[in-house]
Amino acid sequence: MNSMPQTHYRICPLCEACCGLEIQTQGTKVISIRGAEQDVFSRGFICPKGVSLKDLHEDPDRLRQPLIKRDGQFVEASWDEALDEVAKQLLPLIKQYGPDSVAAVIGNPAAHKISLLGYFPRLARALGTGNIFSASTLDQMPKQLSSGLMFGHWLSIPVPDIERCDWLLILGANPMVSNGSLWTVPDYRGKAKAMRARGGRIIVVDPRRSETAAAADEHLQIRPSGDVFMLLAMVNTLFEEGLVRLGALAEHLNGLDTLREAIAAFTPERMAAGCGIEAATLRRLARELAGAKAAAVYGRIGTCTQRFGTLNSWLVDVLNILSGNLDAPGGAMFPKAAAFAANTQGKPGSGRGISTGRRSSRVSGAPEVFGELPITCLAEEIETAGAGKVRALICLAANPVLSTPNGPRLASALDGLDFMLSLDIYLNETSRHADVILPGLSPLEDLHFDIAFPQFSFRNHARFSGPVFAKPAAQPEEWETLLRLAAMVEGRDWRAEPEALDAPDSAGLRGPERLIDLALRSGPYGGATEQDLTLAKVKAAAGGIDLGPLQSRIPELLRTPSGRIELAPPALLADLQHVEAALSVPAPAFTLIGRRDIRSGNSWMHNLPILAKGPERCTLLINPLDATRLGLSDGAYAMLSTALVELKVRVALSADMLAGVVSLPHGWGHDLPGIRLGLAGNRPGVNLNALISDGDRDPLSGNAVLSGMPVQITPA
Ligand SMILES: Nc1nc2c(c(=O)[nH]1)N[C@H]1C(S)=C(S)[C@@H](COP(=O)(O)OP(=O)(O)OC[C@H]3O[C@@H](n4cnc5c(=O)[nH]c(N)nc54)[C@H](O)[C@@H]3O)O[C@H]1N2
Ligand SMILES: Nc1nc2c(c(=O)[nH]1)N[C@H]1C(S)=C(S)[C@@H](COP(=O)(O)OP(=O)(O)OC[C@H]3O[C@@H](n4cnc5c(=O)[nH]c(N)nc54)[C@H](O)[C@@H]3O)O[C@H]1N2
Ligand code: SF4
Ligand SMILES: [Mo]
Repeated sequence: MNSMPQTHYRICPLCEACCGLEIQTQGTKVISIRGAEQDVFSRGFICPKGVSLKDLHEDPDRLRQPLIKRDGQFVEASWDEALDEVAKQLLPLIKQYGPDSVAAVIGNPAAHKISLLGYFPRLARALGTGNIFSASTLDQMPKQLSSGLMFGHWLSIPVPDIERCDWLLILGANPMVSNGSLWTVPDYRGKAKAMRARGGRIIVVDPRRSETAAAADEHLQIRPSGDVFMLLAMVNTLFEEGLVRLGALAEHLNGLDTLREAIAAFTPERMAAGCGIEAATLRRLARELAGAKAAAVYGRIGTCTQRFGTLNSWLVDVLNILSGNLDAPGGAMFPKAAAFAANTQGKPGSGRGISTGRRSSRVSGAPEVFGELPITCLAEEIETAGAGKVRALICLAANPVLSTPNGPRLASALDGLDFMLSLDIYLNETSRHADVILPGLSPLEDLHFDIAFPQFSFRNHARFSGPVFAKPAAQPEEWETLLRLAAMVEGRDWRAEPEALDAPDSAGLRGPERLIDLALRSGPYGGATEQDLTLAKVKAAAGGIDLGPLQSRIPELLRTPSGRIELAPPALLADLQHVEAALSVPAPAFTLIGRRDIRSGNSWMHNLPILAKGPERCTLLINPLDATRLGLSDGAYAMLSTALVELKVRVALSADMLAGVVSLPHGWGHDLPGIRLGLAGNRPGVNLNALISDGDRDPLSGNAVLSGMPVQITPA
């Protein structure tokens, strides 16, 4: 430890905020991690998870060596041995049963890693399977579908221009804790505070008085799954009270009259009971939205993981459009990413648009959406005999046993596979089912460039960070592993030198760096002049390059066949027919919703000391009046049950909960045999997804319903 301390700049890969971090190291040790003040985008912001990168790097349970299962026990293996084992087990299955016999699941961390997001498509293409599943159908697929139908591409999603906004309506999101989603906005708290200080107003719609709601001007405690009624009522009010102001968008819209007609019956007075918000309030909100100088409506996961997730996602943008705030400064605007954005490629202003249902899942007939099938169909595809049965699974940075509804069913289905490969950094609830586990690198050994999140950022920027530490010599980068697997499946020589699988370009760049340089040069800020972006320029700029505030992009951004915004896509109007029936469904005695915690990240960060310390986090929040009625006191145990299972959970009383609604976080349940998560096992929590049915989906997007299910509660 006699080397000099060094300072590194590293973009955090742990959530969508993409903060720039300053990491001090000495030799092979991390000395400190703080927010990088010089980062042009995050300007010094950091959360406790960013600091936990040190714990993640040092975690003795993090895998550094491939594992092969021999007689039910995992043993360490060399990379060549492990890949040989994959070839030995996987290739004969593909040969005998065809491409669809292999399924692939790609999980959340892949969205944050160019090594995975940039190279998984190569493996998927090599496999040629129709059985591709991902966390997208547990998350944002409804928003991608509504955006695709309206604007012509799955990733053309508008975000609030918070620095110029003065009225912001947030539904089903808690950016104070999640740090934003489909809205890359580091330091939401600071930006919201600044917005309110300049006279802006923030309204939060959530069944729980969330951290974001508590820091807002107004909180509307909506009934779970009531958003579709609320949003319809607001759209109805804009039409009925003559508040529609289209502004510059007027000439770029299709379907205004069709929409008006379709929405005519959904008056606030009829919708109020469905959402638990008074008609007068719904009308007032619509008027406020229409009257604000610069306003934005933003809905996130709470609005997506519902039966009407796609309708919700659509109606949010309908409100932005009808109030003249879509694509306008201070409203909901479209970022222009420096690289990789489909809406900056091809002919500006029109395109092929999107379609769904190019194929269907074998068992339930669920339509394909954006190249994948609903992940809630995975278990039945493995279990159900017949041609096309899934016999092998490649699981890439995903932990579906904890993250997918009816996780226990999926866990037993995984045991029925002929072969399973996990690319993961832990031996956990899902990878324990694998025959081979191939580990990824520590984030501190990996370079970073975001493909996805600049497309949803509150401000345009280009940033890159190199590895903080050299990777272990024997361990490949994950993109190399993916290329090897692709070569293997294609019958090419996967043992070839990496250079043979991915040749350097004329500048000597390989792998992700080659992709990034090409994407920057051919992107909207690239070109042939001195000022134009290249990877070298982005690398040379300490803290990245600021590309300015969001700019209006319509009609250039549109990729619909009509070259217009489609306000009334037929598939969405058809689904409106089902809203009426949902209105008369009575509320159950107790409804279950989810929650996120600042010191947690989905299912895999509970083994890191800095995040694991402090109070128990996997608790059932319940309104004190409900608790009294049930005879439950703070800290007591309750039995929480659905038709699937009964779980014993610790209760925490919280006046923040709407009466009749209880909340339990997801990603817990680390008490399964065969996992290697020493610290997480001390306080395992329970698996929320054991309670949730895998049979409930938004039929349009295939997204799972994760919120709003009836539960029974009794004292334990
Ligand atoms: N009930 C309920 N369920 C939910 C949600 C909810 O709100 N409620 N939220 C859903 C949402 S939004 C999401 S995105 C999903 C997330 O669910 P998943 O996509 O399953 O993702 P994680 O739970 O984050 O698990 C990530 C896995 O990747 C591994 N990993 C981490 N880093 C790396 C790496 O660099 N390389 C590799 N190869 N592996 C790595 C981890 O060890 C872990 O096994 O959960 C969903 N599930
Ligand atoms: N600390 C932390 N940060 C994370 C994650 C994490 O696990 N922990 N996960 C990351 C991932 S993968 C994602 S996708 C993002 C998600 O980021 P967000 O979308 O901000 O997600 P949540 O924090 O779960 O906030 C969802 C809110 O919706 C509310 N809600 C539940 N049901 C309903 C409903 O029916 N209607 C309405 N209006 N609201 C409802 C919940 O009470 C909750 O407050 O967070 C990311 N960031
Ligand atoms: S907010 Fe997200 S990106 Fe920023 S430090 Fe925390 S986990 Fe990392
Ligand atoms: Mo997510």
